Amino acid sequence: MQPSVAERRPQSFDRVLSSMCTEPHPAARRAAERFLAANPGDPATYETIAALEEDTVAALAEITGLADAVGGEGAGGHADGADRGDDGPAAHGYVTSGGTESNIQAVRSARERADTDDPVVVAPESAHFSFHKAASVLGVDLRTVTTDGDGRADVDAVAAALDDDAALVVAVAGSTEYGRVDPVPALADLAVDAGVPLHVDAAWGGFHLPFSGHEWGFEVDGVDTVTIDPHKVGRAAVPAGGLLARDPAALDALAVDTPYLETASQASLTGTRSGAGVASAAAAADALWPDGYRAEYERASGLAEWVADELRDRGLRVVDPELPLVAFDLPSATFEALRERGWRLSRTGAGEARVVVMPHVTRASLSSFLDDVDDLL
Ligand code: 0PR
Repeated sequence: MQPSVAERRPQSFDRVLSSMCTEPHPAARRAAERFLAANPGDPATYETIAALEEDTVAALAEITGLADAVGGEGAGGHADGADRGDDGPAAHGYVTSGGTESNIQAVRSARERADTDDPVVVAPESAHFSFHKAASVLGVDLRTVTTDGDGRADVDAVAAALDDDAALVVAVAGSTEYGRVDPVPALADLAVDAGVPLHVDAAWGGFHLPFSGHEWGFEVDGVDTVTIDPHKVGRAAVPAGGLLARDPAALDALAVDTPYLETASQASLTGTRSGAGVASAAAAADALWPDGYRAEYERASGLAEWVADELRDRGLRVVDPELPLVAFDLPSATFEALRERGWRLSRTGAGEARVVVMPHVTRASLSSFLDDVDDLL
């Protein structure tokens, strides 16, 4: 007989090295449970969760540099805010279901605002596969261009790919495979010259980047929209993504009328949304921004450097980590044997093993992983 649902336990994170999900912060877990039935998609009915969404967007606006960039205007808002018609704050973002929705919406907004019948999105080949979904759903052409040999967008290749149909340039700030950060200022210059918005996908990297010294967010002129996911490094519950926009017009472009709701319009892609995700994102940001996220950046970066050195000491080729994600060569048989022993590892397109140093990944778990590597090599 199958065990009942109540008898099943979620998988432990002890041996999970490949995921971008992690153990939620305790305050996020508690907040999620309290708002399981609240719908941020109907803010006039569920006012408390709507207020928590404004808090979350305000926190994400600080983290991405939007609050500084728009000054005293205030960056709070939620998905219906595009056309509230009251004195509420202009909407600069909302809590999505994750990076995929945020990226789809960024592409959709650019398409709506573009002055061409055949919109093209120019993205480095390192861009997450959600952009392929976006292109397919939205009927736009995705033009991917080569990276520079170290996994970052090649600025000249992006420049060469821009033409009159270009509707959006994508930069990745923390790539899924290697944790690489594209040269956002140079890409923004190109985009501004071409009169095209720049979208930065910091779904994974966004909670590390404020502390890493990169220029990546709204402090860079020309950055129009940013994806940043609380349910990854932000330690919120799943699902909680973030889409931020410099100009409320980017969200206006997404708004549809909602005749039978007490709010006039909705800019989110989904209708009913997760109150648990929103509440947990607010609670996590409240508990961790900025000091807790800074401490996690330092802890995870230190561990990534350490494990990279340990792997090199074993004669393995390691891709130098930029953010806390380590890719390295591992014989296929060893990879399979580690998975057999319960290690959850994944591979890059080029075949390297990847370890994502998420909050649940500790020195102890990595030491035990290295013991198994030694045993098998
Ligand atoms: N943008 C970037 C840079 C990403 O890395 C990801 C997800 C997304 C967008 C899409 O985000 P959502 O999955 O929230 O829609 N990157 C991980 C990946 O595809 C997602 C993931 C998470 C995979 C947890 C496995 C896992 O256990 O590898």
